Amino acid sequence: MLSCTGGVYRVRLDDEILETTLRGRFKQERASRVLVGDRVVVREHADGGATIEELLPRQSVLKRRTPGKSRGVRNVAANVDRIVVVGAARHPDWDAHLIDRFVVVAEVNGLATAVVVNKCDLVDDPELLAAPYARAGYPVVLTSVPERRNLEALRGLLEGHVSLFTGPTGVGKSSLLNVLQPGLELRTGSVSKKSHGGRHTTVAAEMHFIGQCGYVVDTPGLRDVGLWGVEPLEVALAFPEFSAHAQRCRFDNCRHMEEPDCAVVEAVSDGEIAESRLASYRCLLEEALQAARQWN
Ligand SMILES: Nc1nc2c(ncn2[C@@H]2O[C@H](COP(=O)(O)OP(=O)(O)OP(=O)(O)O)[C@@H](O)[C@H]2O)c(=O)[nH]1
Ligand SMILES: [Mg+2]
Ligand SMILES: [Zn+2]
Repeated sequence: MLSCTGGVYRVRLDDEILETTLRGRFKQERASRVLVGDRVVVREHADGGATIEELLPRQSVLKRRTPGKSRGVRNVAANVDRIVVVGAARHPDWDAHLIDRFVVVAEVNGLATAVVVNKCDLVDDPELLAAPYARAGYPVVLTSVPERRNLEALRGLLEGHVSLFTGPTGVGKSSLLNVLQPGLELRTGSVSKKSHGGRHTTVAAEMHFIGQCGYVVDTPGLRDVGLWGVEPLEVALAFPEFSAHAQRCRFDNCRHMEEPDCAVVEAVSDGEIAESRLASYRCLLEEALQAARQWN
């Protein structure tokens, strides 16, 4: 299922896109709500209409926690196996902490993660922004839409996967998909001059078939992502570059905060782990500890 607007579900069937509606049974059972990315059984009717009859088992469900105190969980898409966190080098400015939050959400969902630094035409050394993630072992691609920079590398990243583009609003997620697949013509927005924050141009998750690349889900940009309910211990695991060093911390249960002989802190001094990543980790751990205190 590619996208849903006003009760119409677009489903890709070979090279055809069918507009379908839900069979009554699905409408009643909220739990079986059909998600973008779901594989479904469709019945075509004599009158030309088509209905979704059955939902096939899911390999994964990507969940998003709403930020703040509301503690809501929303299912975003089904069967996604790769998250591509897209940020802009400028307009809006690169926000390492926000990018780290997106990356941690992907890790917590247990999905392969890659980072794209887009709008590289607007800065001199985008490599500096990308370095912490490359050092952490994530595939990183530096792109520019007007310059068509590194589109082949991006294609390579997507090939054979069901990917989902996530990141702040206005960073160029839809623009990248438009240049990867000419003819797609997704709506893209202008970044408002005042805030550089952009307006939401994409309003709902939509899956697209990008030729030999496979499927990509475009999502609306988010101002913030919630991480409540992530166990404090899970936070360190979401920073994969810490683990090799953490084994050498003096304390087995080192949290890489104030403890003496912390090998993660040493790795930061040696330039093996980016300072911004340790800062993000500490911030997220603090958040997780606080949330855990509230629960208990
Ligand atoms: N200079 C420059 N501008 C870009 C680039 N990519 C996208 N833009 C511009 O950035 C603006 C926002 O692009 P969108 O593709 O709508 O951004 P988005 O991430 O899909 O935004 P949401 O749908 O709101 O989440 C548009 O005006 C694009 O033309 C780039 O590589 N370089
Ligand atoms: Mg968009
Ligand atoms: Zn430590």
